[in-house]
Amino acid sequence: MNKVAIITDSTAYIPEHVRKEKNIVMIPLNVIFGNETYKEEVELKKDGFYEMVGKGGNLPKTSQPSIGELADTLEALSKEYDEAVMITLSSGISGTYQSALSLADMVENIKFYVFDSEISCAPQAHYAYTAVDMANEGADGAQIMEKLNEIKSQGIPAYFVVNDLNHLHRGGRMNTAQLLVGNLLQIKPVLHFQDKKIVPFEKIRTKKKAIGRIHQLMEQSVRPDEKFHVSVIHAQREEEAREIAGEIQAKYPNASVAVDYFGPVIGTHLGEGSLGITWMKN
Ligand code: MYR
Repeated sequence: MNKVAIITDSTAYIPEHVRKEKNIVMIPLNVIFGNETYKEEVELKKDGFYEMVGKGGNLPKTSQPSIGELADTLEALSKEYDEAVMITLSSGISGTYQSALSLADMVENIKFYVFDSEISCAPQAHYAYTAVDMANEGADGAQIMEKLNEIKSQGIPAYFVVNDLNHLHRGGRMNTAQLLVGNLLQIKPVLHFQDKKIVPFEKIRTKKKAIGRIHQLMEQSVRPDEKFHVSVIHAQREEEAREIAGEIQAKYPNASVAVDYFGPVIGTHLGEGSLGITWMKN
């Protein structure tokens, strides 16, 4: 039986104790303030990050993980594992997937698979949990990749709203036309991923209405008695996120509803006050 290690990057925002418990290896992306580079979730966690942003000064930038660190990690894993599957954030918003893929042909002592989640955050974590459960049940890398691709083809609904579209534009993850429409009409578009990239799903005027629209989309996608997992993700809006989570839980008693966070790298591009809702049925 092949032993398979599961790796994901930091933007899945899997809490450290869960990573330890499930044995998921994490490779951090970086946040850069001026001349200082921090590995998120290792050297800079969400609270410290939002505090630094709040103080003003240099606006943060981000960068993909060090390829050397990934190569060293694979080398170390090869002593214990035959294969590794890495789940990355969307290749449409970061070079992480391509860089990891370029290593796949070079590493010698371990078979390395890279899966492009085409999204990030809680849905990315969901792929990692599925992968680790399968690895524990004895599946090999190819079988895990097949299952992850099957889930991806069914789609994981994920919608989010930001307070200020300029962060996405400044980081090059939203084009100028989309920014101008948003700013001119003063709308809070509901955003989602399409073809690996972030695009407006619908133009809506207020954040409250945008959240209402996401509730409606959930209603169209799941039955009230269905068992599924929901994640309400926030950037420094824990109270609001908990309130939304409570409403969802009351409406769907069989759902498991979690409140998660947008950490430093994703927070750099979405900005404080962002909220996302995603749900996973498989
Ligand atoms: C890099 O520098 O390589 C990282 C770039 C990350 C861009 C993040 C853009 C926002 C993603 C929002 C995800 C919401 C998922 C529900």
